[in-house]
Amino acid sequence: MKATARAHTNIALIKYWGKRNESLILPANSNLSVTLDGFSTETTVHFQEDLKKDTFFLNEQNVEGNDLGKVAVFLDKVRALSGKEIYAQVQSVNHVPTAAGFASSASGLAALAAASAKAIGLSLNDKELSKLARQGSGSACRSIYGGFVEWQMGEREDGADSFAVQVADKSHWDIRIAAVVLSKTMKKVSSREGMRRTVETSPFYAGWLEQTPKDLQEIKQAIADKDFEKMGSIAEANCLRMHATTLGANPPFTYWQDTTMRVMQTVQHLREQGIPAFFTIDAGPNVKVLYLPEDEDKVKKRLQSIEGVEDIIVSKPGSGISYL
Ligand code: 2P0
Repeated sequence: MKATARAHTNIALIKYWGKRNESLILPANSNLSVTLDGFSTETTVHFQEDLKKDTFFLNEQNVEGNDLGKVAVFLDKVRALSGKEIYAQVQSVNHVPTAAGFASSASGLAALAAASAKAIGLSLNDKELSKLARQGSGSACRSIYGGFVEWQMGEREDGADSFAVQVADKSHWDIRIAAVVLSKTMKKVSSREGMRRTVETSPFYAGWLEQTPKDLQEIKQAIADKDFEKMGSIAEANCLRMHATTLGANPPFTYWQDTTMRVMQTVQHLREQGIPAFFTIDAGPNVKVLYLPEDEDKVKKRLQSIEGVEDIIVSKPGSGISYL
């Protein structure tokens, strides 16, 4: 009753921002991401009859408290699905090039879902695995697949039609995604709390819900056509709209810092000089920059020269779940 799985994290080009059901983790809008080959989590789950509770080791450190609680609550769902009342030892290793706040719930929960389902003897197809991972963390449902991935929000109250599907394989399009790591990051509003506050209080949220389905439809066409300028400009605009909703919340908040703005302006300057580069930002201050392989040297050089930037980690579109 032991299995090991690897999952890569992903970056949303059309953001998941807001839930229609908090406990089942059902999103208020469909969304789309690209899986990144530069960041992954490898997780081994070993169910054992003699254990009295679940245990969790992250990067070889024993984890207790809240983070162990999240793992145990997720394993409860896996136990309920399998009908087996048995505890597990969970060992995870995050392969993140620097320790700069890039550990991701997407790769973590996707790897945990895949390894635990296999170890307990459930044979789930990708769609079922995506639904299971979703219940650990929304963005994890997209990391089941490689390449470009859409999380279809679904309509049903029980979440049975809310899962991710692959839009295009990683070999479809050779693009680059640079994760720009900032040297100083402040304590942030968690994405869970940030989306909840925005849904409940921001008058701009209605505009977000109105525009995002159009962005999604257009970006899928741009990906199919490999139209980089179109894909990048939709992703950048969608990111700005998501962040605009937080400024309308009560109390208002933003994930941006001064260096975040400097990176955004540098990307816009690169475009003015004829280099197609676009940014996107999640629920934190770090920026991801999309560009084409032939512009790698110029883009990296400019990003590295920005005050407050510590590191640049470049990814290509990555793979979905694999078992080791
Ligand atoms: C995304 N984010 O689409 C969006 C954009 C952050 C900003 O998914 O509450 O950790 O576990 O479902 O998946 C981060 O939120 O949230 C996220 P939960 P999750 O990638």
